[in-house]
Amino acid sequence: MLEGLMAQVARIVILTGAGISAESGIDTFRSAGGLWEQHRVEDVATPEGFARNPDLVLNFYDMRRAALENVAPNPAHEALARLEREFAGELLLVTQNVDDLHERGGSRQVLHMHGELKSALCSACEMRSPWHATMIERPPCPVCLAPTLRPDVVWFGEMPYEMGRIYQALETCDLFVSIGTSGAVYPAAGFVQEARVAGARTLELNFEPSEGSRLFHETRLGPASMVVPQWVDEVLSRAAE
Ligand code: BJW
Repeated sequence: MLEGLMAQVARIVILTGAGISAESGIDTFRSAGGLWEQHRVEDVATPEGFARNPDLVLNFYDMRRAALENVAPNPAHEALARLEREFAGELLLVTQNVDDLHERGGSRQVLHMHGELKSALCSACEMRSPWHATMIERPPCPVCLAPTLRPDVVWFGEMPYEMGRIYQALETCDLFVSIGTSGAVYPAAGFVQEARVAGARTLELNFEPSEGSRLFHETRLGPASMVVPQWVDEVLSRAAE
């Protein structure tokens, strides 16, 4: 359905979710056996949960940060990095993921709207600093020295990062592509409607249809490591015609 349009595509916004990193060995949230079956979301992904039991939350994120050392980007991450290098138009890659697999796959410009595991946020001075160690021991903030660091991730009830830039790009894009996200969490789940209002074509790439699948002009089903490289090949070959 996107066929006749691809050659004219000049501005693409891509949204990725946990599904793009699943084949690298990172658990998704809502799939069978996913993170929300192992932990209560209210306990580990809300400011209230952190206030109730900071050790539990710091440990949850310390473990996930450490686990990043044992995973590697897959062909889907690498294909999006190739698209960034070779696509002549404008591309904005927005990820809900807190892992660093897009960067390790070669992408240079990535908006982490839900924050990053390898970043710390100081609850006292609000500085964000690169962070690779654990936080359970309450290390001092590198800026204000208070022992008030938390994972620099966006929990329920908090405002995601870079919303102004994302909405601006959605308002002017020709094509919006959603990859490996369940469409269960807002505001990201609403991006497809924003893009449609702006007149963009919309494409979903997912293992199974997401909650908002009917909102997309086209859905292609399959593992990200297959469908993403295929789609990138298509975009780049049409652009070269
Ligand atoms: C594959 C695959 C393979 C598997 N290949 N695919 C009522 C109505 C509407 C909204 C609300 C409401 N009540 C409250 C809200 C707002 C709330 C919200 O959305 N709640 C919902 C539960 C309803 N949202 C918020 O609070 C957000 N803030 C906010 O709204 O601020 C106000 C605001 C106002 C106006 C503008 C802007 C903002 C904050 C949300 C924060 C979410 N945080 C988390 C944790 C981050 C840190 C961490 O990682 O621990 O973000 S929750 C979790 O869900 C994480 C993810 O980024 C996010 C989305 O999950 P994702 O990526 O979609 O993963 P899954 O597991 O759900 O899906 C995996 C997908 O992969 C599936 O589709 C599979 O099929 C697929 N897949 N293998 C391809 N091999």
